[in-house]
Amino acid sequence: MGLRLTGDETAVWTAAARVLDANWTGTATVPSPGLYPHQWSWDSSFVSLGLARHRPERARIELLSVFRGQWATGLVPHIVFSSGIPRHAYFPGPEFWRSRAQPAAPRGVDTSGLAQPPLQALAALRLAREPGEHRAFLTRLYPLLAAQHAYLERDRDIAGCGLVSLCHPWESGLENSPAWDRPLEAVSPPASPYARGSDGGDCADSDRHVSLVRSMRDAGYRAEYLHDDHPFVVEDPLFNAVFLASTHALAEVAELAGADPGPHREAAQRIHLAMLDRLWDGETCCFRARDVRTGQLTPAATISAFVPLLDPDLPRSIVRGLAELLLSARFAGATGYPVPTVDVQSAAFDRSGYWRGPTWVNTNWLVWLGALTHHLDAVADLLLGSTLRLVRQSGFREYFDPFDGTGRGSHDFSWSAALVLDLLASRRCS
Ligand code: 2M8
Repeated sequence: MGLRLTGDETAVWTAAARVLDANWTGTATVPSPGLYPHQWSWDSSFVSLGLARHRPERARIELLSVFRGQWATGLVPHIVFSSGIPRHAYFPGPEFWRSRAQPAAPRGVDTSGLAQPPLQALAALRLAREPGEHRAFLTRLYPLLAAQHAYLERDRDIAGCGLVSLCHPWESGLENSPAWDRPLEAVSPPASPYARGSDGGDCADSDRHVSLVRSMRDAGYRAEYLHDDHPFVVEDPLFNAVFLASTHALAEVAELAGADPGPHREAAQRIHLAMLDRLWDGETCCFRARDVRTGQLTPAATISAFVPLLDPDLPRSIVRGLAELLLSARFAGATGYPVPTVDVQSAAFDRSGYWRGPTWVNTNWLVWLGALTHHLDAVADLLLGSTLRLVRQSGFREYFDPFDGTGRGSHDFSWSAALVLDLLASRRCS
C-alpha cells in the first residue's frame, strides 16, 4: 500500500479493507448487507473515497455505478435498488417509490425519488489526485456530474436564493436529526401507521417520513409540486456545504475533462454567499437549517453547523467561532469520543438516538476535511485520533456512543471502514 503505518494501524487498515470486500456486490458496495442491502448515494461516495486509497479501479466502478440510477432530470437518487433482494428486506422498497412509472426515471433499474448530499464530484476529484491516468474516466463522468448539479440548481433552489432545499429529512442523510422536528410539525401523519420504526426515531416521525414520500410520489416527483405545495422544504448547512465543496471540485474536474470550469466557479460563489446570507446565525455563532415555508432558522445546533468549514472562502471570524463551538462543552469538549451529532446541552440530545447525538465516522470525516481546509491542525488531529480510537475499540460500527465509545447500529458498516482508510492514508501526506 506504500504507506508508513504502525503495526496497529496496519491491522486497522486490513480489517477495514476486509469489510469493503465483504460488502462489495460486484458492481457496488452496500452500506450493510443485513440492514441496507441496496446502494445509497452518499454511502457510495464515501466508499469510493476510501477505495481510491486502496483499489482505485474499484473506486471508479463504484462512482460510476450510482449513475445507473440517474434520472433524465439529472437527479441522482438516494437509493439504487439491487434486484434479487427479498421485498421485505428494506422498507420503503421499490414498490413504494414506483420509479419506473415516472417518465424521467431509468427503465432498467428501480430507484428512490430523493437526493442525498452530492459528494460525487468531490470523490471524483480526490480519485483523480491519486497516481494513474484518469482523463478518460473523468471525461466519461463529467457530463453526469454536471447534470446532477444542474438538477439541484434548477429544480431544488425552491426559495430562489441560491441554496438547495431538502424536501425530505432522508435527503439530509441525518434522518431523525432534531433539525427536522419543527418543519415536520407541518406534515400530517397518515390516518393509519406504517410498519416501520427501525431507525431508532419516533414512530410518528417515521410515519411522517413515509407520508412525505407518498405525497412526492403521487405528484410524480414534479418540481412544480415541490415548489408550490410540498410541506417540507428546508435549506440545510450540511447538504449545501457538501454541494459547495463538490461544485468547486466539479470546476476542477471540468478542466481535467477539457470542459469550461467557469459556470461551476460562478455557481460556487453563489452558494458561498447564500450560505452566509441565509444559514449563518451571527447571534449564536452557528450555521442552522432554514425552514423555507416559515422563513425561520431551526433552533437545533447539530453537527451540520460545522460542515460549512468545507467552504475555503469562509471568513476567518466565522472559522474561529465554529472552532470554538466545536471544541466547547456543547460538542467535542463534553465527550470522550467526539463529535456528538447534537449539542449535548440541548433537550433533544440522546446519546444512543441515531442522528440525535451519537458520533458517526462520516460526519467526523466531513468536519476533519473542513478543519484541514482551514489549517485547524489541532482540530483535525483530534478528529482523526478520536475516530481511530472508536473503531479500534468497537469495530466498524454504524454509529457510536459519544461518551464511552460503545458501538451501535449495524456491524461492518461500509462508510466507517472506507473513511478510516482515507484517514490512515492521509497520514502519508502529513
Ligand atoms: C440511513 O438512512 C436510511 C434512509 O435513507 C434509513 O434510515 O433507512 C441514514 O443513516 C443515511 O444517511 C444512510 O445513507 C442510509 C444508508 O446507510 O441509512
